[in-house]
Amino acid sequence: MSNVTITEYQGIETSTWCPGCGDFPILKCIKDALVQLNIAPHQVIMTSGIGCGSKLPHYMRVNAYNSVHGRSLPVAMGIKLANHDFTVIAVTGDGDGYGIGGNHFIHTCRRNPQIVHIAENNQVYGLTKGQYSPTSDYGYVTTTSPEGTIEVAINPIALAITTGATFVARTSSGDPKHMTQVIAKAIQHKGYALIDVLQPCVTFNKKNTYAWYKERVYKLDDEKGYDPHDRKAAWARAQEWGDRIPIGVIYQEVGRPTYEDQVTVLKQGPLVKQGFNIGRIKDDIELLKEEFV
Ligand SMILES: Cc1ncc(C[n+]2csc(CCOP(=O)(O)OP(=O)(O)O)c2C)c(N)n1
Ligand SMILES: [Mg+2]
Repeated sequence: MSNVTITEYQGIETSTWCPGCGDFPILKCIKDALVQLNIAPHQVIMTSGIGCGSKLPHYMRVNAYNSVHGRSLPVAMGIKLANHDFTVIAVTGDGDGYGIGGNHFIHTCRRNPQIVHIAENNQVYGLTKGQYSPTSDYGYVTTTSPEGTIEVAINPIALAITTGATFVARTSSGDPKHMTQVIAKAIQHKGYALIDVLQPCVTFNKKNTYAWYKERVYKLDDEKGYDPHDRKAAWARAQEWGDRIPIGVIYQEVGRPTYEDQVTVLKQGPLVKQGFNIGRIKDDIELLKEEFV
């Protein structure tokens, strides 16, 4: 039985999102998943970068660090290393997480810290009024690509699998029930968990709409015999885009140690609880002086 209630997560700021924005269901589903798992706001910290999607933590009552553009994941990593007792949830947009923050994305996949990464993927730069993003489909017309973008879109699912992520999922703002289930699974996963959310931008992306996604998505849970622990099968599903788009847990590897599990000093508990070892620091300074001064 859960004691935590949704009202505990109720924020006080008024949202600047457009009516119908696909970010609203994401906000609701994150709260619902945390309540389902009986995780209280003081046990959670969220990070974000810059963009419409990155405003999400502003609209919840939760610990949060709104970083600069593209830096949601490294900040989340720092927080995890300082206090791995926290449930750490990093949110990014597609531009934020896969474009300017793309390098951090790749290396977080390799490192496997227990961080949930929710990528609000609307396939466009929403906040800056509709330029193409790293996930915009080839040929997508915007103010900065009047003849259609000539860049091939990033496939975040395939990229995450190939760079070592241990939990890779996709869900949709059009299916909040599904999204809550996926977020709850991601929070329970021991390791880095990517959730790419198909999140319509109702103002600037007139192509990838709720209807466009609805026509194409299908649930992996309904696919008989699909095993997300089978990397080859996951890789094949990761290639699907266009007419058929799979949603659900696409890949999961169980048992790989997290980054923080392997850092010796963290075995004694979270750094923030270990106190400040002044004596040792003094010794270190003396040793450095001996060596260099
Ligand atoms: C270093 C830097 N470069 C560029 C910008 C301008 N900028 C702000 S948000 C943004 C793109 C946001 O797109 P996305 O991450 O997809 O988020 P969305 O608004 O679509 O949710 C850009 C380019 C910035 N704030 N900082
Ligand atoms: Mg975007």
